[in-house]
Amino acid sequence: MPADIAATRNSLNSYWMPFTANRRFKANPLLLVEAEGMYYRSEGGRSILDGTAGLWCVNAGHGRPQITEAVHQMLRRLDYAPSFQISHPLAFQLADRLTALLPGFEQIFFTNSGSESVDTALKIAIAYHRARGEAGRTRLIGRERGYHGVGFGGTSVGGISGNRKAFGPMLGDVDHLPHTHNLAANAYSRGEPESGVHLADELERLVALHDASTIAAVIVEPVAGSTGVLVPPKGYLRRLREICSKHGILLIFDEVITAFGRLGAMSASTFFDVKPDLITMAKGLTNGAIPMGAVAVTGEIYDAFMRGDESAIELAHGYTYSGHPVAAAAAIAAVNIYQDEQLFARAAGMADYWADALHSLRGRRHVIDIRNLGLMGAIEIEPRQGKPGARAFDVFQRCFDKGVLIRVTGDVIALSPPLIVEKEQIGQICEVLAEVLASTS
Ligand code: PXG
Repeated sequence: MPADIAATRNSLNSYWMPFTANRRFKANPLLLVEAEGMYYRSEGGRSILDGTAGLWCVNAGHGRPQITEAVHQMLRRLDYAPSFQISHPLAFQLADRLTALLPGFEQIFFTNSGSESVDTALKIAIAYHRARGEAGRTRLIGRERGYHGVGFGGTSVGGISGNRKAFGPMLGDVDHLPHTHNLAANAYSRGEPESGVHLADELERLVALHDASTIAAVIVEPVAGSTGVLVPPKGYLRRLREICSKHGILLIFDEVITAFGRLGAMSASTFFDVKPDLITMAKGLTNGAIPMGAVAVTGEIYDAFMRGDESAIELAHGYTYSGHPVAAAAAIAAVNIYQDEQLFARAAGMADYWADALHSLRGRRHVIDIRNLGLMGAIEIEPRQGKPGARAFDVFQRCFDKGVLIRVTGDVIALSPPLIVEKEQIGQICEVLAEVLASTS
């Protein structure tokens, strides 16, 4: 065992790990030490097929030399440039590249993560209404089972009780739409489920309750990722769009997972042909290589701020590392790869094969639902009596032992391979899952 890995094994105590059962992990650590293409290498030297693109972010596969080279060169040329009142060329170039990929969006605000993108979008939404003279529109509407990162804004509009309950009252002016998950009506839907468009009408109920003049924005993940790949019912997003437009409410798509090809298109907005007013992104933006997030807004939103005194700061918001040169270099290289290799179209072309492979697991032990869209997938399994999540965690551990990385959330197995995945690798993921499900109690 190399000395650095041995040293890590001997000192697991200082690192407080995020969203992890620290004591369980430290009793049985899983350490990855290298990655290339579709595979990780574990500390024991085993090859692990990446069924999750890291955490939904390594869309072009691991270790892409173009990104490494771009980062390397940028670090040597310009390690950092201040982001307030001064900038550097790559931030502008990247913003141009992104708006070209997102028809109808004209400006990009840079952040460092999905959580920051979400809080940025929520703040822009509230400030936009104020800039237009509707300062009363401060309420934010999220959705049950939504995940929007871990800032106070994102946690407040998020709909996961376990993520909220320890942290006090959150933002005050928040309400939630019902989630769209309905096993009784929609189990084993291929792609978008048939039933549930009426759940978007719940927004009318919230508007009637609070009055539109108090509501700034609705934020949803087009496909809820973290809570188990909840695919929106047919027509649902379009209906939400219509109701938002009718009442002057901004619609935010949180595309931290769905942007950059996960559904076989640049964005879920393109995929569903429903245009929100703001789009949050992160993850695939740099192929996971360097932290970076972004918020795309329409020209109408930007223009609402560009009035009055030209020497005044229009939006009192931003980060030391907004548009960081090294992150921007990584993002431009990632976007080049996505375009040169046509990876979004590749994902679209693989989506049917992916759906067939996943749905072939129907009828296996414990399985109660299978969901898919683009190159996202989920297998929901029956929880063990009184022990939610325990069976799925066992499945995760056993898949890892058999050389396949999956992700589990509650009793849902979530899958999101890099967009470069080959058919044989999809086959391997499903074979290992079938074996593991059969042998797990
Ligand atoms: N919005 C959405 C829709 C996300 O999926 C965030 C915001 C926050 O991004 P940051 O970069 O601040 O973590 C996310 C993050 C999982 C998993 O396995 C999902 C995320 C992060 C970690 C794990 O479901 N999504």
